[in-house]
Amino acid sequence: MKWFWCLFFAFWPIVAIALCWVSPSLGWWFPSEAASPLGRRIDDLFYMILLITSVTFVGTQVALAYALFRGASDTEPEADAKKAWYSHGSHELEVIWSIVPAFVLLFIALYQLDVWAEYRVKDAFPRDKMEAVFESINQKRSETDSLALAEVTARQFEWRIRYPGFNEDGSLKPLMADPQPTDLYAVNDLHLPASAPVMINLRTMDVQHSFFLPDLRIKQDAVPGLVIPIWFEAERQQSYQLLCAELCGWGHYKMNARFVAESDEGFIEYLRQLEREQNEDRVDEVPETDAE
Ligand SMILES: [Cu+2]
Repeated sequence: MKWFWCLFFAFWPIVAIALCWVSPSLGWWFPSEAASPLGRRIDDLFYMILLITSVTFVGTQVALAYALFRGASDTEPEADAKKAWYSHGSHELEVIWSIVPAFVLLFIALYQLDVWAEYRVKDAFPRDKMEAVFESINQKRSETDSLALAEVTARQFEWRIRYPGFNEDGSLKPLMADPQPTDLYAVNDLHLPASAPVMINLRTMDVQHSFFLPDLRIKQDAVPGLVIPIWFEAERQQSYQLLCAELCGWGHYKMNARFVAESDEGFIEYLRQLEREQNEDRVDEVPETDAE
């Protein structure tokens, strides 16, 4: 039996390594290829952590197989029967396997600081690139105006999106913290310029939701009472999935929306389209009713 158990515990790490090896090429690992530069760096962090845990897993499995083999050998009928002994453990070993993981975790914490800062710390946001977008879409703003191009408000069970409206001279207004009469609205359909960092303000009207763009590796909780800025950069002009990643109630599945990354002109055209729809006067289309 000793060989069976040794091979049994040696078999699983081999299966795990084989699966890890083929998973990326079969698309089993990530939802899709990362569609943003920051997304690729987050993927690299995932792979780095996967490598560390894989090495640890294989190491512990090999140690387990060895211990089983040794223990089984000692109980073989032909071997000199050894008396069972009680171990109080090894102080040195315990110190080693506490300090090594502590250093590994410290290394991971320091190694990911840059990505975390760029992603989450407001002062590290790529402000210059965002300002180039404001110029390109002709948005008139002052230094103190929000960098956000839209406000996304989650509620049970949809995403409500508020964009700034246009000035008389055709330029785009900045997004104000409070709703303005000229603001433009959409539901479950977020449009923003592609190929440059863009920022939104995230909030929620009721419970906690989570703004999730799987292709861009963006996930941020929407917390009641907070306005949370998030930025992302879609490399290609296409439609991406926008999901809620927090089980927020019975209709959680309905918060399946889309994020369309498009050209600067396409974005402005989309806002103009919203403006036309919002200002359309359909009074004359109301069918005449028979007066009594
Ligand atoms: Cu939700």
